[in-house]
Amino acid sequence: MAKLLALTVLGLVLAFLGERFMAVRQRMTASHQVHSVEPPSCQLIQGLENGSEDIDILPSGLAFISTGLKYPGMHSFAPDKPGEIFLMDLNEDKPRAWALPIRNRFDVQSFNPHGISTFIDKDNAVYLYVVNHPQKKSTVEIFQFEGESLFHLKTIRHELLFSVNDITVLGPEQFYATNDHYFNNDFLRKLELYLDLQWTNVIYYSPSKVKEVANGISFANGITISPDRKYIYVAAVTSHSIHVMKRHDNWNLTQEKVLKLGTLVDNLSIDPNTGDIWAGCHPNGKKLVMYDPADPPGSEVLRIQNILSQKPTVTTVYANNGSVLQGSTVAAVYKQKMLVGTVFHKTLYCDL
Ligand SMILES: *[C@@H]1O[C@H](CO)[C@@H](O)[C@H](O)[C@H]1NC(C)=O
Ligand SMILES: *[C@@H]1O[C@H](CO)[C@@H](O)[C@H](O)[C@H]1NC(C)=O
Ligand SMILES: *[C@@H]1O[C@H](CO)[C@@H](O)[C@H](O)[C@H]1NC(C)=O
Ligand SMILES: CC(=O)N[C@H]1CO[C@H](CO)[C@@H](O)[C@@H]1O
Repeated sequence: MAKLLALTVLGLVLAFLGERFMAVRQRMTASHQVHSVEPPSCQLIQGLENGSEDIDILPSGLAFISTGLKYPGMHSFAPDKPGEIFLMDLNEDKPRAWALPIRNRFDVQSFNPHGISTFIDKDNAVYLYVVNHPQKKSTVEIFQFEGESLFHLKTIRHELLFSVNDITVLGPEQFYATNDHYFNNDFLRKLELYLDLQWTNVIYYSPSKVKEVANGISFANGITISPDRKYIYVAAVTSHSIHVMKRHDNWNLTQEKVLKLGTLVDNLSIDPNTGDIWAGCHPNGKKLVMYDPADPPGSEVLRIQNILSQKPTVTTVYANNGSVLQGSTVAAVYKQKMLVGTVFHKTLYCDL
């Protein structure tokens, strides 16, 4: 009897795993035809050709760009080169990109920058918060931007910040961050992804309180806050959607809605003037994960207007089959211009 029960349970577990596996395989490798969409004029940015993972633009038009991410399972053209933060001034006619020097005894050799977020304090000092993965760990580095360089102020580590992907800064040393995995062990991380356990979360961090404020997300990735600071948007890569969460006074979040987009949504940015969400997406996940230069992954940028309404408007602003731009992760706008970043490929600048 016990044996029969054990067999039945085993059978059920296997059936469950098999079903999950097939469903997730389908979701991860989901792909659709990429019909080319191109804004009036686009150019590639010189010097940024080995990734431009995340982009954050200040109201003044200065754009910070993290480059050189080494992420398990992702291709890199320059695996031995440390990551860097680049700057562009989008007020220039033909903006250049250059690497920002880092000062104050920061270990630049192990710098592996991921999500970034800027913060301007009441005295107009500019801070850059950077998710970093030195030796595969997760830290949040705080830099002050001054005199065309980054002055390292502080490293934040916390047991709840264990697999951080992206952050959005709320105040001095105060931010929301996404964890994109539940496990730390390489094998369990893969299993978790393939079974789509949807165990990833959002953490609220401040010096006096750190807590989980949302969970049950499948591969929580980009995170950003609405201009009125009432809503938080989280990209869920494997479920092809954006979670819209309401922010409460105690910084807790409650889910308002989930918008399905039918493409692997990666990093998000907000147009501060309109509140529109811009999403860098992967039209074919399989080509991204199994990189083949002869058949590269494409790129796709979506603009989402009125996300809180019954019928948000979703527009494809840019789409390319990989012949120009591969594996777009993020798009950020400034005055009718758009910068599009990628996991490991080039960086595109377009007039809209
Ligand atoms: C990108 O990586 C390639 C291969 O390592 C290297 O030759 C090239 O100089 C890099 N480009 C930049 C702009 O760092
Ligand atoms: C906020 O979240 C915390 C931790 O998740 C929980 O203990 C608390 O009950 C929540 N508060 C409210 C008002 O929802
Ligand atoms: C991608 O598009 C370009 C130009 O539209 C075309 O020449 C090329 O054959 C396409 N490549 C693939 C792999 O579809
Ligand atoms: C900051 C951020 O969300 N980065 C993500 C952008 O996309 C790449 C590719 O999937 C992810 O690896 C990053 O985590």
